Amino acid sequence: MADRALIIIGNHISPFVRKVLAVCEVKGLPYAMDSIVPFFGTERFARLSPLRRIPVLIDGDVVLNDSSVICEYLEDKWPERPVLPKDPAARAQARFLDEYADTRIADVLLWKVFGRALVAPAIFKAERDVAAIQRTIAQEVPAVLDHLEAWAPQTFTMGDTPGVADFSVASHFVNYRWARGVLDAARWPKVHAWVTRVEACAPMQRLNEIGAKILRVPPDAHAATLREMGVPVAAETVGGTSPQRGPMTAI
Ligand SMILES: N[C@@H](CCC(=O)N[C@@H](CS)C(=O)NCC(=O)O)C(=O)O
Repeated sequence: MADRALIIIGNHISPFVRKVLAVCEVKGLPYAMDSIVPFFGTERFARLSPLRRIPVLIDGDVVLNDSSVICEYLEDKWPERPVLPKDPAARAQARFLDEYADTRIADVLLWKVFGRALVAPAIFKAERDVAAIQRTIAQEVPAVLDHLEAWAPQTFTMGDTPGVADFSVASHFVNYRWARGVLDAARWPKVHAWVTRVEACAPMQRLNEIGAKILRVPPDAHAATLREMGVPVAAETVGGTSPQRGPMTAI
């Protein structure tokens, strides 16, 4: 058990952040949220996160970036209630699924659908490019889902309990749905069953509920909304007020 609360700079709207939070919840690690919109991060945020991305984990003097790096740190430091399989082959496969979610699924479902549908208009005041979204859904999403249909586990990637790879993949489908994307259960039944199973587990259900609520309130009300929902909020924030593009901003 952690002897002090971890600080997570992030936002429940982000699938990468919900993955990290789910791991903290599974492991029973106390944390406080500095809920920011990454595009509004201050200069201090840029120093803590060189790519200006969330999540960032602060554990005392340790500052870490990237959701997968953070989850492996949590797994190494608090191995009880594991979130990665022990068997080397299964562990490597779980890591690849997580990587596939962070790169390809994120590129298609998050940046090209959710980003264009919700982030571009809300943050960058850009017009919603409906034609581009529809092109992605028709031309790119099916191949991603075909791969996942072949890889979908019977229950979870770890067997009876969900782990990092399950949280990582399933989280993206929540944002996809928020952007009105539909996962066709008849065409991809195994993916649909897997994602539904992961979403139904306690930490994910709650985290997605918080994300859905945060999505509906303006950034300056995020912290208050979290407090109302019983989420501990960090005393200091690295959140700013004007949009900035990071070196790898994908929309
Ligand atoms: N590979 C990174 C991706 C993190 C990421 O892209 N986070 C988004 C929020 S969902 C972000 O901070 N975007 C800001 C930007 O791209 O400028 C991870 O796994 O943590």
